[in-house]
Amino acid sequence: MTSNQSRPPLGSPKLTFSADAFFDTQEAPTGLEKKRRQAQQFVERHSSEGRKVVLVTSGGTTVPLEQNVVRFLDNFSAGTRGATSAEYFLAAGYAVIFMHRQHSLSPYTRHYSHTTNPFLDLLSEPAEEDSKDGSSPITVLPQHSSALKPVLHNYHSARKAGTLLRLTFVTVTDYLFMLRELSQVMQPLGKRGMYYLAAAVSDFYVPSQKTPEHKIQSGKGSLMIEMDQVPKVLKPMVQKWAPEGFIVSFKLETDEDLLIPKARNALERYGHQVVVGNELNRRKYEVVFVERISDGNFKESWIRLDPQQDNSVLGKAGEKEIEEDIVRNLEERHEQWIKSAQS
Ligand code: 9Z3
Repeated sequence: MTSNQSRPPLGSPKLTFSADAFFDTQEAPTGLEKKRRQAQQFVERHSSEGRKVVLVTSGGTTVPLEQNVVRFLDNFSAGTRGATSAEYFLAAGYAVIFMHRQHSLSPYTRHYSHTTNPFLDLLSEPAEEDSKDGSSPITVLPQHSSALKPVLHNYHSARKAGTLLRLTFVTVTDYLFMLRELSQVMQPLGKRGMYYLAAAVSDFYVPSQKTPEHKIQSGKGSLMIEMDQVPKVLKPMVQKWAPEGFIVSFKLETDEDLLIPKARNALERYGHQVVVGNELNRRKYEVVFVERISDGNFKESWIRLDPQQDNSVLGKAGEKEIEEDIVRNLEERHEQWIKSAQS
């Protein structure tokens, strides 16, 4: 690890934290090399079989406050957007690298989340006299079978085809290192690679050099924490890591008036293809696609579902999920992007 001399001086009026300085001063997560190899094999295989590959990031990133972590800050996200979208990408024929926060929702199993739909509630025990030797099967209650069948079928299909690779992160540092590594692994896909950045990424972190080793002790009054800004990695991603890729970032706001200006600003600054904007409380039935048409000119297109629909139960059978429309829309845009390479 090197010292953080390359950081811009604190207190400079326009503070920018470069991605290079971040990667030079923070330690790569253990197991990164193994994940890179897994991703490389996955990409090579699916690319040779003619599949498009999408990297879906999902779930919130943490910022540890201690090296032996007892406390950490977290970003809001259950991983619903990412896990649901991954299912629709798989259904559309993509191979999916699902880079997600450990223990957040995953494709297919999300339908049986322990809080909303515990899987033990679906099962019936064999009668006691039938199960003396333990060989009688546990069965799915008939009222749950029809909802379970398509989920199980799609889960098995993805497993059989080997089209889903799940890789986990926990901290924002893990996330950034993995994003760089996986984008570079996907670079040979050129325009056939899509990057769907739905994870909720912290804007601030505590550099490891400033993180205390042991649990912060109370008794000294209030706790002051100084955090550095997380580097904006979309810029190196667009310019260096995946220059031909189709890059979709998400913008989350709680003040709806900020959504479109911030999305436009991101497109202007980083030069990627699309920002999907969502307001926290309406994210399950309303999103906006923002794209840059020309210098200073942008186009917005909204997708809206009926807000009366009960979206409170994740993936409830038969209910329309907004991710279906998001993925269909992006798949079309991605096809156009690929064609634009050929013309
Ligand atoms: C999103 O905006 C996601 O759609 C949600 C999904 C986190 C709202 P859930 O997992 O929630 O379905 O519960 N993700 C991106 C959030 C983010 O960190 N964006 C950064 C920003 O807004 C830019 S990359 O500044």
